[in-house]
Amino acid sequence: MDNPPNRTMIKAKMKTTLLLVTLVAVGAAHSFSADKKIVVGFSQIGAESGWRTANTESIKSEAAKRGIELKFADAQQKQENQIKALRSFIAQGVDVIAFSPVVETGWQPVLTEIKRAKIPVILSDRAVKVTDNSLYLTFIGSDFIEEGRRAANWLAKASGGKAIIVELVGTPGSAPAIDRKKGFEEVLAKYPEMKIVKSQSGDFTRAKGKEVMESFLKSTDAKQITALFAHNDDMALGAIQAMEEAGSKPGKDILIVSIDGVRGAFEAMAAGKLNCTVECNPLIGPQLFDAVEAVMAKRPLPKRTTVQEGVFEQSQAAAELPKRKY
Ligand code: GYE
Repeated sequence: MDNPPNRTMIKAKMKTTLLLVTLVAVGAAHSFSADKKIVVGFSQIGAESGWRTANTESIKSEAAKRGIELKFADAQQKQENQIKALRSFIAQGVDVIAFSPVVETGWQPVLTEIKRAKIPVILSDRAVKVTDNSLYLTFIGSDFIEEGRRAANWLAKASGGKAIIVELVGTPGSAPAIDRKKGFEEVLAKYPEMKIVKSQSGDFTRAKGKEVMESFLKSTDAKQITALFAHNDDMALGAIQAMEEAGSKPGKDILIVSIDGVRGAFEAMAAGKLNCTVECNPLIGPQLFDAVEAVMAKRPLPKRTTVQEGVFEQSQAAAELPKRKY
């Protein structure tokens, strides 16, 4: 005679059934969301500045907020690493590729490969130079030429149109370094008594900015210098340290204007060591993922989206500081 199933057996059976039902449900939910989840590959330049860190944070948090899967790669400021990352995004079959190109040139081959794979490309922050503009869908970023003009206009006003300027340039070949210089010099052309006497790259980092400023200050004609134009705040902050160590007063002996508007710049302005920062907004995560969602929904996108920005002087620093988001 068969033994009637005892309570323990029934319980065990119920447990198994429950487990199976749960697994099936989870599986269904998973494959459902996996079908729908947008996957974006993003190749970031690196972590060279306060601006970049804020930009990365904005992109990561916005992707998380929208439930978008983000494959994020840090290239440590090397183009070859970015190209490798882009190729791996093709291999992984992501829905959209976005990246912030460290330099302007050299992208044509990899962008052509991406186009062949039919993956849309969004340029974030920096532009590329390609002969075929259909290689990317849209570019979201600041107007760097205008930032350069704003810096020069501020300096012309503050110096009464008379300045012996040293320049800390950004990463050679990068869109912001090329364009900021261009905009700055365009305005300078109107002021015959404003001259750039030294110009060298500090690679957008604080350490390099300090190092290059030290060498500027050691040169024989260092005493003539009345102004510094730094292509970003981090290099200006490094240069401020160099000036203090050399016994000169940043913001007084030498007027300093830089670009980005990071918190550290506002702190330096409040302390009287930096004179002006031209804002460049890194918080473009929301705009980037608006574009991603538009692509996925097959909605049209403008070829170019710029970012709204301001200019801040020392007198505004203390009031602005608590409001800064980066
Ligand atoms: O100004 C600088 C960063 O591309 C606008 O890159 C960006 C620049 C920014 O390293 O701080």
